[in-house]
Amino acid sequence: MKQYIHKDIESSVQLYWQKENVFLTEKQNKQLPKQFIIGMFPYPSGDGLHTGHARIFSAVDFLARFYRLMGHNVLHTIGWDAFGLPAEQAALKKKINPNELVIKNIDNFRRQMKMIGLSADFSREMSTTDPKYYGITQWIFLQLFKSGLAYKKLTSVWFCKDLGTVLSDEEVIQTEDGLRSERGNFPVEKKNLYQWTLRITEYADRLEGDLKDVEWPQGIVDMQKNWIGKSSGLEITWEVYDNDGNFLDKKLSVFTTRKDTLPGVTFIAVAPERYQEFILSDPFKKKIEEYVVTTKNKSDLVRQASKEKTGVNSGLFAKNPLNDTLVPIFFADYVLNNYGTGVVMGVPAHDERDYGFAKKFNLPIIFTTDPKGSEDTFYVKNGLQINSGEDFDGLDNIVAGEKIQDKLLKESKAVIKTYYKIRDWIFSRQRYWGEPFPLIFCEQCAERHITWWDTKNGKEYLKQVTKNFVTQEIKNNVYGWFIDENLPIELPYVESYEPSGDGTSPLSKIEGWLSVKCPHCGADARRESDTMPNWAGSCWYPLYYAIKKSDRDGVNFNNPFEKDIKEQINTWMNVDWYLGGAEHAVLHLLYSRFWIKVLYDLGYIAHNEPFYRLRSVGMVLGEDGKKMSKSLGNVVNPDDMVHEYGADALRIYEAFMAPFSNEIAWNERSIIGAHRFLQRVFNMISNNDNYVEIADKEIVKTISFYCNKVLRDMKDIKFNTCIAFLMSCMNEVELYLKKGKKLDKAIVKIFLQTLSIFAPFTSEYLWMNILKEPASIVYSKLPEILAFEDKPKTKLVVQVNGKLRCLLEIDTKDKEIIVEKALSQEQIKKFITGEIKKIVYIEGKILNIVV
Ligand code: ANZ
Ligand code: ZN
Repeated sequence: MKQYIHKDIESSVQLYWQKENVFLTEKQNKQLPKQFIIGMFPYPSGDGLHTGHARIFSAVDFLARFYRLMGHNVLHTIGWDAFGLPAEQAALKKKINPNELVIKNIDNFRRQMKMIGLSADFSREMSTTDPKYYGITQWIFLQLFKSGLAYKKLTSVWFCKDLGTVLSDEEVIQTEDGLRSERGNFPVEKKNLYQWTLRITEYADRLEGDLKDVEWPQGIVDMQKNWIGKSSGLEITWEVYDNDGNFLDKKLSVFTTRKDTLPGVTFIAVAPERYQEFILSDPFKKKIEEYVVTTKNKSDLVRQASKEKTGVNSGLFAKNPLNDTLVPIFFADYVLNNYGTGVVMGVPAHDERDYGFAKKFNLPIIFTTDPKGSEDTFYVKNGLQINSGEDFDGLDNIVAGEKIQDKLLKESKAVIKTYYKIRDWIFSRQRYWGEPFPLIFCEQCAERHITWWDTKNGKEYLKQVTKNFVTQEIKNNVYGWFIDENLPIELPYVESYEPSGDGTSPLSKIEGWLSVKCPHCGADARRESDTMPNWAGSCWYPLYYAIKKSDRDGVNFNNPFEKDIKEQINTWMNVDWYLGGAEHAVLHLLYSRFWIKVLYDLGYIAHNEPFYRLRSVGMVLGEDGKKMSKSLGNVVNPDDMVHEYGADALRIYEAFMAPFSNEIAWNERSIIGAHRFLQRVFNMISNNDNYVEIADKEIVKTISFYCNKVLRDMKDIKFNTCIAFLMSCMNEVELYLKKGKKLDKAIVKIFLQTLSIFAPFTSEYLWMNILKEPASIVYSKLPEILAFEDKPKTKLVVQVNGKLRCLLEIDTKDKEIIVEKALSQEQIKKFITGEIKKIVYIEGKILNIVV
């Protein structure tokens, strides 16, 4: 009997895989159904792979190996998100140029990923910092620019002195010490700077609506929806009057989602920034000017959240279009200037913030929904309409709202409106370590109001495309800007790349790189010296994964997504399984969806969503239950674990520790357990005394039973129960052998195939050396009995008000289809006695209809 020496086994199998180039994507049969399985590509930090990475990437690998066994054509590869602040800061600290540091770190990450047995196709490995890659990132930016989705604008932005750069809203977080940069935890302030900005707001509606087409955790879908913040309501026109009741020939548009409360408005509140629009008299004028100054340095978040409401009276009045009452107009900073119309109709009876404001300024409180006794504070629930005149009183408040709306629409005093909270994406960074913009600015052309669309290529472009967002306003913002088509525009190598701190990028000091001739008039011009944010490179990398190495080398930078390449992308996209951290719920996932939609609209790709199925990983904590950190000394290094127990044991443990999305503390005892389990498997299978030609039916049945269970749970990524089944299986086989009975090679084959998902080294070794199989276990075929249908029919429990009313056979995951089918069932129909209040669906298990 041989001994289980994990080091020898793993290194010999590693050599074999390498020599045979086993994981080359092109080795697979193209006719098989595709599975595109990836994890969110990591930033290659100097610390190397951490246990969280190991958890994500081993999970990706379990799925990849599983789908290969199930007869799928799998794309599983890896890349490096290596541009951006983290890399640059690490480089500054270490005093190594980021160009060199990143290469070093990537080498280490690659070594570790191979070490843990990832079956990734390393021939397709990529880095966002490779000019061959970022040349295409630049090209995609140019598509956005050309179609009018990028513009340069003086905007009030977050500026971080310590990082020397602006940050997007998303990169600024609320902490106990106030607003800070997410990266580095430095203070931030508002500053007015010219910034490239991407018009993601043009896509807000689709970014919200298309969430129905992806299979993501509900929590992440909700976070995206909140971020996009779709809000449908009514924009109502109010006339402005002075103290003596004279109409001032000024109207205010007011956005509300509660039109039913219009009769209860007791004041109008305007964002202080808008004071210049009004003709104000003293003493109001002076007070307001002072107030505006104090507002300036407050963030929108603080303005909205602060309990203590502030504001100043304007001395003016507005007339309620429904009942002609005049109410005072205030300036108040809880009204945001960049949301809705920047004006709020104050309904203290039904809105918390309006209530706080009314209390402070002693304004009347008029209920329009019957608060059923709780009159002393605001009331936010629905109910019966009151205090609204005989046309509306007594109605359900929602119905009253509709009637009020109809009346105002008819009298042309309102329009229906939808607003979004999402803002355009500020896309410039004043840093060295990022993709340069392929743009040139010419002062002379700017003066003559000429832009790229006035050039021959620009005019041609506008003729060809059917959809563009090029408006006069966009043009005004990009006068003098032209495209440098000679992609990639390489980032110049420099010795010193420290941020300048004055709001300009380090590239603005590199004369040789900066000075160019205007592509239009030939005058002296200069390149854009800002760089792109690190979100840019991660927006489209799955498309690059889909392109064969040989085709990447010969890419045409004038049209990278042509012919063959387009076909490869369309074959593999979209990503079937995307695993990663929930911290990317908004930023990366939203930006990427936006870019993919733009490329889709321009006809370059066939999919308009990048990631079909998303799953988030739970955090791995230190053994003490605290977040792993160097300062706590509780960091577990995968290198040490593999050295001590082997990669297979690490992988088994990562699978077994907890359900994939649960947070879990590291536990070294369990990895020892995993190692012992593998030792037992090894001893059993490598012992020649355990075999006969044909084994008892009994054991064939047992092993098939457990393996089948494993394969079924894989699709729900229940890795922990998979391992439990493999362990139960082992126990039963050992009991069976104790009775003096034997195994045969055919059934051991099935066991090893199933085990190879999690412990590929041990399985491959036994496969070759004991079973003497001629080819790798990776592409071995599972027998028919185990390979089940892709869409198993399941029985769904359908309830009405929590009571079981019928069992429904379903073969889809589409909630809408399922609900429709359920509602059409006679057994269900008869219990739907009133309006459906809520539908709760637990995927594949229960559908509960609440009436
Ligand atoms: C009257 C009212 C009565 C409102 C009521 C709410 C409740 P969402 O759903 O988030 O879109 N609002 C409108 N513009 C605003 C601005 N620029 N700054 C701050 N608040 C603003 O919120 C829409 C509601 O937020 C609007 O409906 C408006 O207040 C307020 F019982 O109008 B509401
Ligand atoms: Zn010019």
